[in-house]
Parts: sequence; C-alpha cells; structure tokens
Amino acid sequence: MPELSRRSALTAAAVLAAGAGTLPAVVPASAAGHHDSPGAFDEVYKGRRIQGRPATGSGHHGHHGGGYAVFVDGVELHVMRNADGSWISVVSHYDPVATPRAAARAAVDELQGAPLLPFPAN
Ligand SMILES: [Cu+2]
Repeated sequence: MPELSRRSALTAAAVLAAGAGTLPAVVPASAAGHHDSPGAFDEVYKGRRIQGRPATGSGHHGHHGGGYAVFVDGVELHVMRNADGSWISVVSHYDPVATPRAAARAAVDELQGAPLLPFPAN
C-alpha cells in the first residue's frame, strides 16, 4: 500500500519537524551547534576568561557568517573559519589554528594583557 506508507512517512516527518522545533530550548549548549560547529568552551587562560559558543544569530551582526562567537573577558573576539576548517581571529589573521579555543588562546597570547577592544560596527 504505497499511499499508506507515504502517509506514514509524512506523519513521521512532521513529528520529527515538530521535535526539532523545540530542540534548541532543551539541548545543552555544548550540543546545540548545528552541522559541525565546535562545542562551547569556558575557561581561564593566562588569567583571562575566554569563552566560545556556537552563535545563534540573535546577538551578532554576523558579517563574517562564522556561526561561532568567542569572547575574551566578555568582549567579543571576531573569529572566522577558513575553508579548510581552521580558524583565525581578528587579532591573529595570519596564524590559522585548529579550533576556536586555540584562536582565543592565541588572541590572549597576542594581546599580552591588553584589553580587547570591541570590534567597530561596520
Ligand atoms: Cu562579526
């Protein structure tokens, strides 16, 4: 009975879609990344707090479209993902690293204690 199985498939798809709609509210932040976004992190590195999380799109102007937000002492550090999956930040454009956390650490190294200035809106 092709018609019945098709209907069943559509029903199953609708249930899955409804479940997916509520997913972001219930999954932990570390699992909220879609596709292959890295998970969230939060640590103190060399005395400075670095945090990262998949960007939801709500709090970011998104001109890079990186889909991931990194913060140093609460100030957003712009990171960009290269086509090969490596990451760079606005502080170290020419030193690709493997992960957003590594980019945040590299930025702390680069800043040498200086405060990170908010990136000007453009
Ligand atoms: Cu940006």
